[in-house]
Amino acid sequence: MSISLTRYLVEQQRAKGHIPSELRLLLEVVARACKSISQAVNKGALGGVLGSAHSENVQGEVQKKLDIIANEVLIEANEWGGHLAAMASEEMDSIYLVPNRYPQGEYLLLFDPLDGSSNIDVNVSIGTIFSVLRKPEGSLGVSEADFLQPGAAQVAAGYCIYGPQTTLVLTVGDGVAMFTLDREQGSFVLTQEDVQIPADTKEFAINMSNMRHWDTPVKRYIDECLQGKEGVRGKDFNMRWIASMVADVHRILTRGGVFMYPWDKREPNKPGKLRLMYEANPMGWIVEQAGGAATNGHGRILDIMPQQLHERVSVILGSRNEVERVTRYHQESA
Ligand code: AHM
Ligand code: MG
Repeated sequence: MSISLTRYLVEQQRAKGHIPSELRLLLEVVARACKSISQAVNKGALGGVLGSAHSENVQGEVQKKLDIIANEVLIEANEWGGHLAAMASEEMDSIYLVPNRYPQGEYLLLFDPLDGSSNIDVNVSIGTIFSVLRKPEGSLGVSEADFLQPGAAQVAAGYCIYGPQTTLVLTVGDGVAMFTLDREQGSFVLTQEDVQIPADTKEFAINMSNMRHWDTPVKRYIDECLQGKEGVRGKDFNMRWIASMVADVHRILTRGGVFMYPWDKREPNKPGKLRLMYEANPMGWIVEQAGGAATNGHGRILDIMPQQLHERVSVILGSRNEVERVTRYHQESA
């Protein structure tokens, strides 16, 4: 018998009591929005959704049409339900308050509406990443400061990958579950529970074209992987780089691996390329919930106290023993 996302959430709520009904509604609404983003992605050129929107986001990156469509779908789906106080997105400069005409809820939703934008037009897997926080108690109204909570404060996190299958991956702090979209039924069906990342791996993911800009500990780690059987690691490594964090993380959840987008010398003042609050935090928590680890080379990503909504961070995540090794190399060189 197949278990739908709705049933899974209801059962989690009943058995464990850690999904309040407002949060359940929120997660169902996000899943519904992902279904509709999945449809737009699938139509591609037929839907006229490919190509550039000829605009830039707050980080100075060119927006694709689908970045903007996905952002709008998520806002329209979530603003009226009464479960949210505000939203924040990679594609919006500042926070989006739930309009006055709708009731206000207790949750804050953050998202990267379409991660892996450079892969949209070339028909390679992309995805939506989301993170849910609770509005701090006692704060009247909502401000950007309310969002500045460490990843450890998340109450739910997930992503939806639009690939050969559309798969929703979710954690509410009790392990990681995967749901595959059944297009005939129009619903997400539970296809894997208690996802576990193997602690060891022979596969790494990093954009090797940045090698000359890396810091010593990252160079040391990758050099040792490349030495293979003949080197200190005594085994051959394989490499993958999809340039969609969702797709790289999804592979790691499926068969292990280590993913890195470290700080590099191209833009020394930026801590990294990826964004802390709607990329690294949700992915970091999912990976930890699956038995893996996520650090910025110095400490746990989920413990970082954000200073800004669109803050960037260096990311090392995946199989626990490898992440600990890279982190140790950073500590030794410091
Ligand atoms: P995006 O949110 O604008 O799509 O950027 C984030 C993406 C990640 O999904 C991916 O890991 C990385 O950027 C790829 O970067 P690069 O093109 O430098 O390899
Ligand atoms: Mg992104």
